[in-house]
Formats: sequence, C-alpha cells, structure tokens
Amino acid sequence: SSTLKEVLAAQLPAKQAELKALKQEFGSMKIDEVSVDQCLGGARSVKCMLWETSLLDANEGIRFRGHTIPELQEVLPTFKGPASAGEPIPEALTWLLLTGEIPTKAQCDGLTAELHARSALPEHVVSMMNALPKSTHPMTQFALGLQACQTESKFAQAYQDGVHKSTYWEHAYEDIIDVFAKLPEIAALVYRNTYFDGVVKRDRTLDYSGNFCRMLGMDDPGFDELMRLYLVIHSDHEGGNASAHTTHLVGSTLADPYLSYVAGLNSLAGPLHGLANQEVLRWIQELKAKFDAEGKEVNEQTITEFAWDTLKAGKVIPGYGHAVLRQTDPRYTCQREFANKHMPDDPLFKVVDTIYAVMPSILTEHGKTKNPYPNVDSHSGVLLWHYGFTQYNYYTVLFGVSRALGALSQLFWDRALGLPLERPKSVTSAWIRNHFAGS
Ligand code: NMX
Ligand code: MLT
Repeated sequence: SSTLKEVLAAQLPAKQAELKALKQEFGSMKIDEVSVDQCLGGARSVKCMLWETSLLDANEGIRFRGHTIPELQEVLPTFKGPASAGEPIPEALTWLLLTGEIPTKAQCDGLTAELHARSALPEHVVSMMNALPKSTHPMTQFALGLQACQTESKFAQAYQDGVHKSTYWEHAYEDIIDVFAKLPEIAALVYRNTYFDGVVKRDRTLDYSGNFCRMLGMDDPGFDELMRLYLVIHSDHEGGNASAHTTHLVGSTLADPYLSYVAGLNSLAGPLHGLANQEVLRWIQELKAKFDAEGKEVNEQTITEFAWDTLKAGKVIPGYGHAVLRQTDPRYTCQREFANKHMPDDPLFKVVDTIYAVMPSILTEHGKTKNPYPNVDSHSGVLLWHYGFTQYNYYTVLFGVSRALGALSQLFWDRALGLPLERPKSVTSAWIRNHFAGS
C-alpha cells in the first residue's frame, strides 16, 4: 500500500489543476459582501479563505472532509483495527485530513511508525525546556519548545538553499510530519516538568495517542480511548478559528511550519479560544468551593446563582457561546456520550450536565450571546478529571497537540497549491465615514 507522501504526491497535479479551473471559471464572481458591522466586528462570517480539510455548519457543526463525528466513529480505523472497535485513532484522522481518503489500518500503522521514528527532540530543546521555571504557563512552555525545534526545519533550509517553489510542498510535508511527531514529546515534557520529576517514559509499541498517554504518565485503557477521541475532535474547525487562521496567515509569508504553528499555539492560548477549557474547570472548582464552604449543594439553583454572579461581574461563562455555531457543539455531544458510556455516575459529570440543563436559558435571559449552547471546551475537562488528570492549567496543551493535525494539514495544501501571501485590506474610521459621505 502507498505511503502518505506517495498518495499526496499523486493527488497534487489534479488538485493544482482544479484550483486553476476554479479561478478561471469563478474568479470574478462574488461569494460575499462585507458590511461595516463585519469590518468592526471581527470579520464574523466573511467568506474569504480557502480551507479544504473541514467545513463548519452553524447548526450541524463540523464535518471533517465531509464526515460528521459520528460518521468518523463508524469508518475510521481504531487502535484494535476495525472501525467501531473503539475510538478512531488520530493517525487515521490525519490521513483523512491530508488526503480526503479513509485510510486502511495498514496505512495508519505505517504512519504511526513514521511518527515514532521522527519524534526525538534535539538536545538543546530539552535543556532549554528543563531550564524554564515550573511557574511558566504550560502553553508558554509548549510554544517555546516548538519554537526551539525550528532549528530542524527542512523547509527553512530548502528556502535558504534556493529551491524552486514547485517543490515547497515536499519540504513543507517533511516539517509537518516532524511537527506532528514532536508535539507529544514537547507536550509530555511540559507536563512531567511542571507537575512531576521531568522523567518521560515511552511505549512505541502503541499508537501515537497511546504512546502520548504513557509519556504523560497515564496508563489506563479508558484514558487511552478518551485521548484518541480528544485528539480527533479538537483537530480542525474550518479555517476561520483563531489558531487555524493564525497558522495559515503566518505560513502565507513562507515562514516554515514550525514558526507558523507556534503562532497558532499562541492564539489558542487566549481565554476566548482554547484556554477556555482550563477556565471551565476553574469555574466549576470555584463554584464547588463556594457552595461547599457555605454548606450548600451544587444543584440547578446554586449553579444559576453562580452563573448570574459571573455575568454581573462582567465576565463570560467559559465553554458557552460560539462565533459560528448556533446549536450545541457536536464535539460537546460526543464527549457527553463518552461520559454517559464510561462514567455515568461521576459527580463532576453530573455538575457539567446540570450546568447544561440551566445555562442556555440563563444566557438567553441575559440576552447578549448569539449562541447560548455549550462548545467543545465545556466538556473536555471533566472527562480528563475523571481519570485523575486534574492539572487544568495544562488542558489547552492537549488541544494544541490536536489542533496541529488540522491546521498543518491545510498548511500542506497551502504550499502545494501555491496559495499567496494573505493580506486583507484595512480601513480607518475616517475612511468609512468619507466612503458614505453624502449617501
Ligand atoms: N458568557 C457571557 N457572555 C457571552 C458569552 C458567554 N459565554 N458568549 C458571548 N457573550 C457575549 C459577548 O461577550 C458579547 O458581549 P458584548 O456585546 O458585551 O461584547 C455578546 O455576547 C455577543 O457575542 P457573540 O456574538 O454571541 O459571540 P462572539 O462571536 O463575539 O464570541 C466567543 C464567541 C466564543 C468568544 C464567546 O461566546 C465567548 O466568549 N464564550 C466564552 C469563552 C469560550 O467558551 N471560548 C471557547 C470557544 C471555543 N474554542 O475552543 O475556541
Ligand atoms: C475551535 O475549535 O477553533 C473553536 O470552536 C473556535 C472556532 O471555531 O471559532
């Protein structure tokens, strides 16, 4: 069976021709218009980016190369082999994101072996990371670790060597697979350094995700399955989300995949984006601490009281709302299903479920958010917590390991298709006034 690189190389000419034909046929047609509200409001819903790996529908949620999450759970190979014999493995999803094709288990195994073989961190990266104060936020450590790995970039080296632009895809591919391979190593070192003794143990007889769990120091088949699901569902959310968009923007300058994804990670570290998963756990812990101290139960009434306190203090309810979605996030739903299957009596799951029962109507009454329903970050922490993985300041690092799979798969195609420097037009407020003067 063909390797991932061979499959991609074979796809290239047709994909390049398709893009050329798309430009020729539709190049002058409009797909959107931009209002002043959108210009002032974070470019919400303006269609101005090509992103092949996934597409988000406001009501249905995400489709990865056309597949919903339940469909992925039916068709992608699992650690045990056949689809549906567990959660899909991230290698399978990566293959799908890059090629648009469902891989065989043998192809996944080949990719697992390649990732293991490329995973070693350069010594200077390990010593730099070991020197960081433990108080450094895990996301900062994570981004620094990847940034330090940039010494290994084959794309940057090839560019310096003056290679022809028609070969960029090949050097980008090498870096992208290297980054996928090294991210769990960097992430595990952050975790082991921050909370334990810095020792990282591996088991390369396992898949990408299973080995990552061992490196974290986790050895529980339930947690392994959770991590496989986690790494699959956080990988991609079309192109406009802040981390994917940042990766794409930085990559469009021909900064190499290391530099591009470090930028994406820094974007993910913001509380309105990926950091929300740690904020959800913090919010729940603060809620529990308050009512435990007052000798009150955590129930619909006390959660409602705490939610209103948060809102009246001018803060957001973490894990609720979304820039695009207008329904419960299917990534939330599949995590809820995982909890119902594996931990139905977990007390913290019951709290999360009770929050879900009351929060949409509280946010609707509050009257601001366009989407009162939970997003992915609302449920991920409680699942990790159940298995004793309780260091919630670290949770966004897991999101960062996963998001690379989507953001960098698209970056491969950005370079393969020769997409240009991204440079939208900005205007001043005086320009807007003058533009409409007299109208
Ligand atoms: N709690 C309180 N207020 C909210 C919330 C919320 N969860 N969500 C939106 N609003 C407010 C928002 O702050 C804005 O207020 P103002 O007019 O005073 O600026 C108003 O509702 C309108 O916002 P929307 O248009 O509904 O949302 P927007 O597209 O601007 O932002 C989020 C989307 C996700 C940033 C926003 O819903 C939010 O801050 N949620 C909480 C943080 C969170 O869960 N982020 C994770 C998103 C998923 N991810 O992983 O990245
Ligand atoms: C994501 O996964 O990136 C978030 O849901 C945010 C988004 O899509 O804007």
